Amino acid sequence: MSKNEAGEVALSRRSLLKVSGAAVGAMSLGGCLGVLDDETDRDLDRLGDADVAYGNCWMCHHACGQEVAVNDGTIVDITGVDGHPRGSAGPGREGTLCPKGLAEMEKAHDPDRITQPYIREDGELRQADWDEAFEYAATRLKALDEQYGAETFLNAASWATTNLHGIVWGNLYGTPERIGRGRHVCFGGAHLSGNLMGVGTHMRFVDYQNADYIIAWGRNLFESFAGQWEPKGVLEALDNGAKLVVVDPQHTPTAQKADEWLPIEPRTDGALALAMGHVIVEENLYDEAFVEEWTYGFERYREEVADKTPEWASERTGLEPGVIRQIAVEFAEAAPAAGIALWTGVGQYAESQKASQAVFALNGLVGNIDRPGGLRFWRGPPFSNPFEVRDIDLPNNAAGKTPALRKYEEYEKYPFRHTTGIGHNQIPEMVENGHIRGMYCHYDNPLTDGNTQAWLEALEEMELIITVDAYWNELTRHADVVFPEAIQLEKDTLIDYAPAWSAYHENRWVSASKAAVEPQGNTKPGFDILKGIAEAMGWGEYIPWESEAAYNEDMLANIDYSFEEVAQENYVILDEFGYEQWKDSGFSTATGRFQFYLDEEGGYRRSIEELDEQVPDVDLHTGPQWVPPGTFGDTPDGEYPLHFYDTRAVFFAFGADQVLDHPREQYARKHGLASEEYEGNYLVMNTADADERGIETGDMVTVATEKGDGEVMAYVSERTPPGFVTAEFGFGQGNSKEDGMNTMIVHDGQTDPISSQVDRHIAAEVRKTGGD
Ligand SMILES: Nc1nc2c(c(=O)[nH]1)N[C@H]1C(S)=C(S)[C@@H](COP(=O)(O)OP(=O)(O)OC[C@H]3O[C@@H](n4cnc5c(=O)[nH]c(N)nc54)[C@H](O)[C@@H]3O)O[C@H]1N2
Ligand SMILES: Nc1nc2c(c(=O)[nH]1)N[C@H]1C(S)=C(S)[C@@H](COP(=O)(O)OP(=O)(O)OC[C@H]3O[C@@H](n4cnc5c(=O)[nH]c(N)nc54)[C@H](O)[C@@H]3O)O[C@H]1N2
Ligand code: SF4
Ligand SMILES: [Mo]
Repeated sequence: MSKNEAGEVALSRRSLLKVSGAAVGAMSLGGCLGVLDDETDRDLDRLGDADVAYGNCWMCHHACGQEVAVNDGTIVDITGVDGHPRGSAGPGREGTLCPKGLAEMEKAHDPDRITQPYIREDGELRQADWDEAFEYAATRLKALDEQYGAETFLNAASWATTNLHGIVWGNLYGTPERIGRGRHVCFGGAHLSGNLMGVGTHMRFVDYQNADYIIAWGRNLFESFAGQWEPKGVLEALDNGAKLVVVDPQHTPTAQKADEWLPIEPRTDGALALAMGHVIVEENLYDEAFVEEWTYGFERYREEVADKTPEWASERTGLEPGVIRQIAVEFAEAAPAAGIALWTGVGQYAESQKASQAVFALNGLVGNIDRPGGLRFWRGPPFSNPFEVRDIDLPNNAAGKTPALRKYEEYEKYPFRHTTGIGHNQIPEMVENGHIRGMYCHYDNPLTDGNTQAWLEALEEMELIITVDAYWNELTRHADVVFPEAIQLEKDTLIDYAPAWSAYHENRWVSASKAAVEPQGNTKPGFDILKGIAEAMGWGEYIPWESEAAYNEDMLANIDYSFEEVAQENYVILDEFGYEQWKDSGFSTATGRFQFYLDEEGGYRRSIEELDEQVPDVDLHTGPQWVPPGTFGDTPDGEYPLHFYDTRAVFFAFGADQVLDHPREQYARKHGLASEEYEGNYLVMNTADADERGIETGDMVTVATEKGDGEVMAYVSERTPPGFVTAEFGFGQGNSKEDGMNTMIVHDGQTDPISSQVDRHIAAEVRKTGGD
């Protein structure tokens, strides 16, 4: 059955679950539901006649394999899949699900889900049938295009399980306005630095199993992990004697597991990294051969760090000089089997592009890149383009259209228009200027992501909002068309997003699942929704696949397995890929080398120059450089002396599951607040700050900033040191529960001016609600 004669992807099939005749028979009997027979190593007696199906958990979108017991169309049990690349520690190891993953069972049958399409008529949302909703959307889309041009419509799809939205809105409708997640709301500063310096976005995950030294740098990976393979890999490394260092202002669960916790002052990571570089250079602990052969700009880097002693950094970071020196030496000596995991902690503040650049430089210095135990360059499977497989002559109607931020001079004040070309916080202004008039949101709620008050006004202004969502919230209530989407367990899905980090650090892999249960109510998979919109627009010829499964099949044209086969096994391990891949391909930078310094990198250079002009007292050359906190964004002081930022808890994925009872109950119990009649998030505050303000755990408090205020319940703890407060994001307008504070309601559009990342560090004051 090999489709790939060259055998490029060859292929060991996992042996755990046999594809037996019986299973295949059950498959066809199960029809579109893909329910396998009960061929599993688990004792499912207590589940009666339950059938077993697979899923790929989409609660936090990291696809841990799910084994789902289904009885009479109802999910009665859910657990992990052994050996799954994302949900286990590797071959033959137990597969599990985290609390969110377990809650997908609740989500499947949650009565609060939206189960009908809705359209707006005479100002009110009313139920519609699918054809009516598709026709209505098409009529409105055509009118918007005729009146203002398709380029005024924003594609804001985030966690769609299909990639069809890019085709429908970009290629067919013809809008160049696209806002994804990574570059604006997730880790924009670090995303940009990584790409410019040559490590791409690989810097988030270390080759854990082989590591002797792991620095979780602004990463709380025992709470927020990209699939459970990640914390499991770290635990395995620790068992093998590796050392874990955590650089985080908060005493997180990850810090609790660490050998060394560095409670750094927020936003001073650049100083720590430069001082570590200073020590490594001074003590000749860097990888001279790698630096010589594979890097660019080392001399300038050396000059930059020459005076950045641990003592210098100590004054800025609040860390002991001796500790800084020690970590630098240990890291360099353990290299290349030493890795830094970095994601949002050094990706979400106004100076984060420069700070992350300084951290990434350490990787180039010690030469840990794509070497065992260092930063791994993960590789995804060789998916095909289904449009090419079917010889479809797809137009590109967005070609040649310039995004508004680059086109109009109103936006010259935003240097990042050269780098990312769009920014989450700036969209309300673009709406006000008439450059954006409508939006498609798919598994995305911009109201939780930053600049919320302005976004709320923008929603009122927009002329057409189309959402593909599962719940009622401030976003969906503002929509003109609400398409109710089936959840992951109700659709046929192929996990197709790369890079493919996983517990199989030497293999590519592919994972897929067929729907375990029927879509609830009158919901549909996102693929069918986008196809329906396209057909109503008259573009049916471009999307000829009768189902998502057929489309997925074409994506696998270059792989030796059919969609059915992969789904039957849930995951398949593919061929191996080696280390030091840069030896063959070079680094993807202008010089083909890892770049400490950037000379002529187009948009980046122009952003820096514009910024230097706008802010004459900063000189942002293009190497790693110390940019003190408050250079851009807020400085806690005077009326607003506290540093406020938001965090994640293991029970919640973004703003997507705060509606569900189990995660919320577990979260309240963990804080000892389960008996309170309150369903929101908590403001974590140090005892010293709380005492000073007469605040106790369980009190309702007001968080005030220059922008406004929000109300939330206090939780007094030593987890946050004095001087700053945190709260979990995704509550409030993010979901249908009334309690809780949308942390971004007090946000005023602070942005990293180089990358456009939303800056989440806000100067605030907290007082007991009703007090003075
Ligand atoms: N304040 C703050 N905001 C942040 C962050 C932060 O740290 N602080 N982190 C940012 C990061 S790193 C990221 S990656 C982004 C992600 O953030 P977003 O891309 O905005 O994603 P979510 O918050 O998960 O989107 C929630 C929406 O998905 C809907 N939804 C829930 N389940 C389903 C479903 O099964 N199908 C569909 N179609 N819709 C569903 C919810 O009702 C809601 O409208 O968040 C960013 N936003
Ligand atoms: N449970 C859960 N898991 C998730 C998600 C979720 O919403 N919930 N989201 C997923 C997504 S999209 C992402 S991007 C990842 C994010 O994964 P991580 O980046 O690991 O995210 P967090 O757990 O928020 O950890 C960020 C840490 O940075 C610290 N920090 C804040 N400011 C600073 C600073 O100035 N310097 C330093 N050094 N540290 C700082 C915070 O205290 C926090 O502990 O998580 C993924 N996993
Ligand atoms: S980490 Fe948890 S929520 Fe995320 S995919 Fe895995 S089981 Fe699901
Ligand atoms: Mo993210």
